[in-house]
Parts: sequence; structure tokens; C-alpha cells
Amino acid sequence: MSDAAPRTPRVFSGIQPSGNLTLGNYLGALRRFVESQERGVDSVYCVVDMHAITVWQEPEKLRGTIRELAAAFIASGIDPERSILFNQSQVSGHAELAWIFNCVARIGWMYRMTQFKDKAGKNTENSSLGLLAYPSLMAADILLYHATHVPVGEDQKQHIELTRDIAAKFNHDYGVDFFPMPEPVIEGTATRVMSLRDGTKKMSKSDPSDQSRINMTDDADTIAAKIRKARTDPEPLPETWEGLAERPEARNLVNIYAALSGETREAVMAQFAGKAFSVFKPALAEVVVARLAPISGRMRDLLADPAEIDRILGRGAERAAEIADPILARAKEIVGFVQSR
Ligand code: ATP
Ligand code: LTN
Repeated sequence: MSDAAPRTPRVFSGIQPSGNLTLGNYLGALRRFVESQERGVDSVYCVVDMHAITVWQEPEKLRGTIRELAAAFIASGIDPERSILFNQSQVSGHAELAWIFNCVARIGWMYRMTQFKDKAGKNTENSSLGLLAYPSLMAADILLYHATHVPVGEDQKQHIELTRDIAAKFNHDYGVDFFPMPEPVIEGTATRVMSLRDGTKKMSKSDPSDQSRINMTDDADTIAAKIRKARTDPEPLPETWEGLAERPEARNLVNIYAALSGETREAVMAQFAGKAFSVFKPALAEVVVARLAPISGRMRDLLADPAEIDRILGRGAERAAEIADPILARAKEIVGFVQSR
């Protein structure tokens, strides 16, 4: 492992196993992971179970959500042979490198993170130390593989910027050019899918209202009902995308339609110009169901055999460790640790 960081492209991304995978996770993350796999880029995808426990998780439930997320990756099109798919806690290098980064990063950097402020709420003193240090672990996830590209939704941009700051400070402090500067990849029509109840809030798996989101495992009737009840305004759809500037809920629905149908927003606007939501919503429900139904069906099949999912994750972890081990060993050497076994 030489100090000049290899700049061969490698994609890394992670999703937390915290239940209720949403259409936002699918469009903003999973679908794009599959695209990068299809382009033939070396890709590493991780079920970040260690991130999940920054807030309390019931152990038995956590085991289930880890397997469910692994099934969602595979059902969405991630091929565990072509890509590497594993759960974070099976590769101990994540925790080890995160500790080194905890000593490189500054506390003040962590307090500035929007996600920390949102999740800790008013009670920052009483949130877990892990919740505050979370971005150090995320930086370790990415840099442990010398990843160069990180596909994420809009909300994660700040964490990738912090990852770059940590990489730069490590390289500077130790006088090396070891860690690459990873680039966030935030592109496509649906980098921020909004809540069905409030077009100014992101669709979130942790929103208390189930009506605010479409879960990847919702059945066709539930999806149709949620879309029918989704908040909108009384106006019909205008002719252009710009005409939706002040209508966040309507924009969101059109955006979802465009992302799923593969059409441009303009083409969708042209198709539905002047139409009421009573016409648009059933059409939208149809494209959502057409995409999600086969995925949730395949998820159910996969989950019928949890031992096979565990085998896939175990094999993925072995392959991940093959990449991670020499990078971690070199990082420890740079820091000045003695390794004699
Ligand atoms: P929470 O909603 O509880 O904050 P989350 O869904 O943001 O959790 P993860 O499940 O770890 O957290 O996110 C996985 C990926 O899905 C990330 O890349 C994230 O940016 C993306 N993502 C999550 N929600 C959306 C959304 N509404 N629109 C687009 N992308 C999203
Ligand atoms: N913080 C991310 C999940 C995450 C991640 C990562 C994403 C953890 N480690 C590494 C990309 C790369 C979230 O909350 N969505």
C-alpha cells in the first residue's frame, strides 16, 4: 500500500437498516447504485448497522431489518457477485479507522452537522456520543476502500464534504497523500423525494406518519390510497415545470412520475397539462406500483431464506475485508502504531 492514493474509480455507499425503506431510498439511492453497477464500476455497498445503533434499536428487530435491507439491495438489482454487498459490523476496519478519524476530526465539525441537529433535537446532551461522532464513522466507511465516488441523496452532501475535510486533515497532519478526496454523486430527477404530507420535508423512513411515505413493501392498494390522499392544491397541472415553482407538493408528485417513467419533467408536464389531480394521481399510482411490486415480491422470496442472505453478507464481508485490510494496515503504520502480529 503506497502513500500515493490509487485514484482508480471505486463507488461506495451505505444505507442504514432502520426499517421502512421508502420510495425516497429507492429513487435517491438503490436505483442509482444499480446504475453504477451496470456501468461496470467497482462498487461496494454496505448495510450500515453500526450507524443504525446511534439511536436505540431493539436487537431482534435490528437483525430483521439488516436482512430486509440486504434483500432490498438484491431485489432492486444489486448482484452480490458483481458488486460487494455486506453489513458494516462484519468488517472491523470500519470501527478501527473511525477511531483514528475521531482523533483527526474536531468536535466543532460534528456539532455543525444538520443531521445531528435534526436527530438530537433539543436534547443534545442526552443523545448518544455515537450520534455526534457518526460522520467520522461515515468517513471511515468511504475511505477504508479508497472510494472515489459516493452516490447519495441530497441530504448526505454535508457528510461527504466532512469526509473530504477529514481525508485532507489526515493527509496534511501526517504529511502523506494517502486518502483520496471522494466526490458526492448527487444526480438524477429524484435526489430529494419529499413527504406526501408536506412538500417541504424530505420523505423519511423515520417520519412518525406512515401516510407521509411510500414504503418499498407497501402493497398496490396501500400505495394507491396514500397517493390519493397525498396533499396537493386545488389547481390543475400547469403546462410547464416552471409553473410548479410555488407548488412543492405538486412538484414532488410530478418529479416522482418523471423519475419512475424515465421521461423528462417537461414531457410529463406536456402529457398532463390542464389535467386535475384526480386524473394524475391514479396514473402516478400505476407507475409506482409497476416499479415497486416486482421488487417487493422478490424481497419476500429472498426473506423466506434468511440463511442464504446471511451467507451472501458473510461472503461480501470477506471480499470487502480483502480491500480494507491493507488500507487499514497502512493507515495504522502512518499513525505510528506498532504491528507485530
Ligand atoms: P431517515 O429518513 O430516517 O433520516 P434516511 O432514509 O435518510 O433515514 P438512509 O436510509 O441511511 O437514511 O439513507 C439511505 C440513502 O437514501 C441516502 O443516500 C439518502 O440520501 C437517500 N435518501 C433517503 N431519503 C431520501 C429521499 N427522500 N429522497 C432521496 N434520497 C433519499
Ligand atoms: N449517513 C448515511 C448512511 C451512510 C453512508 C455511508 C452513505 C453511512 N455510511 C457511507 C454513503 C457512504 C445516511 O444517513 N443516509
